Amino acid sequence: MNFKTEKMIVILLVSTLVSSVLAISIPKVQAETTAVKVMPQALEFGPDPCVGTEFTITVEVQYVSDLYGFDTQFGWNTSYIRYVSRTLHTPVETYPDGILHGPTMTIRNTVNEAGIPGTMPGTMYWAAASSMPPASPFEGSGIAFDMTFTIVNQPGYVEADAVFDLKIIRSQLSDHFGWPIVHSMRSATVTIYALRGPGDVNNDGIVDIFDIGTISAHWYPGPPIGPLGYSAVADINLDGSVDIFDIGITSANWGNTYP
Ligand SMILES: [Ca+2]
Ligand SMILES: [Ca+2]
Repeated sequence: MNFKTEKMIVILLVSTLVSSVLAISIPKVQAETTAVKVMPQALEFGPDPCVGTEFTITVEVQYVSDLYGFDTQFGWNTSYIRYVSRTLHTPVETYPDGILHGPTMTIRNTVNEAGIPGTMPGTMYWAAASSMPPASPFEGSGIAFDMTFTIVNQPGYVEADAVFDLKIIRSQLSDHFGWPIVHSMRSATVTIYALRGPGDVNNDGIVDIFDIGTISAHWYPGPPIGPLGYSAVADINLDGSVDIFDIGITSANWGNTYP
């Protein structure tokens, strides 16, 4: 073995070692995990008057394999929002954005904002459906159901913003053997900002230097951009920017107090 060959072998060995170390240290691209998820994950309303506003969410089953049935218990905060309507998106032959292949059987499709017997506390909607033989198992992602709500209450001046969940209280997915499919549950958060008196962005009942401070903290877009980023409450004229025009509204209302 001459020197050149030895050198080649060393290089080969080293490169093999390096690539095997890299293979170990480079994390594999993690497979997307199966989830039952409320979409969108965050909803914001106000601080402009928003009572009477309707909105629709979907509950989706994501990255699932061999799905043959689902059972979901869902709840919300009736102090602020009320149920309007819902649609089960089964089977996919009828709802291309839905889940489960037909034929399907709807087992539960019950709404009662006062509670539903046989469910976990807080459940106001119980949805369950299953494919029936000879249906194929469902693969991938799709919508289990959509639901529309109307806003019935908004916190007043100087009250705290309302924050609550559109909550998946219990969720079961099953495969075509009837075995459970492991998955995560992802509820959504709803924020209903309290009414603000004009210029009173921090909602303490008076328009003063602290409101200017809140606007500059949320300054967007800059430059410079404020440390806290965009906020709908700092964007008084709701034009998508937090800027000198919002400062102008605060300055025009300087010293005003709100109950
Ligand atoms: Ca204020
Ligand atoms: Ca603005």
